[in-house]
Amino acid sequence: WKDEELKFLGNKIYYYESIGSTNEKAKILAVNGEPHGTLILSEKQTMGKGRIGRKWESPKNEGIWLSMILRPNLSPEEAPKITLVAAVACAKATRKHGINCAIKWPNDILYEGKKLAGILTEISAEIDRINHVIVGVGINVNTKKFSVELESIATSLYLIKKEPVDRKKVLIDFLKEFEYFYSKLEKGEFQDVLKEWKALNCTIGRNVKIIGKTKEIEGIAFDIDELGALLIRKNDGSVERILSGDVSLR
Ligand code: BTX
Repeated sequence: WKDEELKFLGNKIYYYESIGSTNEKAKILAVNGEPHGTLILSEKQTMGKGRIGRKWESPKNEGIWLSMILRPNLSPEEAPKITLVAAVACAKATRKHGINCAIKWPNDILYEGKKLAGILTEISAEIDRINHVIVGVGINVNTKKFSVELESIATSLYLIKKEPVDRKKVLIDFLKEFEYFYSKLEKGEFQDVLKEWKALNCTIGRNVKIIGKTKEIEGIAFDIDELGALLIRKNDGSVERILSGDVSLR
């Protein structure tokens, strides 16, 4: 179904009825030399992954479970910018379908506080160069009912719009938006991505608590910097720069 307007995404597509995790498959394919823009799509994931060992529920035919193999010309410390590109693309694509969603730093797409989509970026890099980046995207499209654990924290396009949504359309919209904002990143116009991200986000200006691997930080999220790190002003006035972690909005 490769859309004619797409330049590099989907030049090669691996499609599965069922798979463990599209990100895991993408990693193997990337190591085997599959090119920039290769897509891995599955109707269902039996071991869909979230961050830090968490699970991502990926029921059959209900969502978009997708990974992209990217070989960006960026330094390793710039790689997190790609997560912001994916978040903007995901928010823009779902908004096209009438969903007033927002981005929660760094990788959640929320609708009325519930998770509509998630992004898992995995980077393989040497000290001075990136080998490849896998961007995994899960969008809940036609899920009618979530498991008991997710019911209060997850939502889908179907549950919001109260009608089935064409997954292919959402997928193509996402891929087009991703290419558009990724090209900005390649051209050194990341400021435009940041501007969009800021217009769509629901984290800046909020009191937040960051649960990191080793410590917790509380304060006001007042901005993101040019690499996409979240800047927090703590109660004592000092500023912390956060590159990864879980944010709870207060
Ligand atoms: P995350 O760690 O931010 O979110 C994971 C958490 O989200 C889970 O612990 C659970 O509470 C909740 N959750 C699980 N499944 C769903 C769901 N379907 N909808 C809403 N909330 C859910 C977010 O990680 C990154 C997810 C990336 C998923 C894609 S799918 C294609 C690719 N392959 C793969 O294995 N993962 C990525």
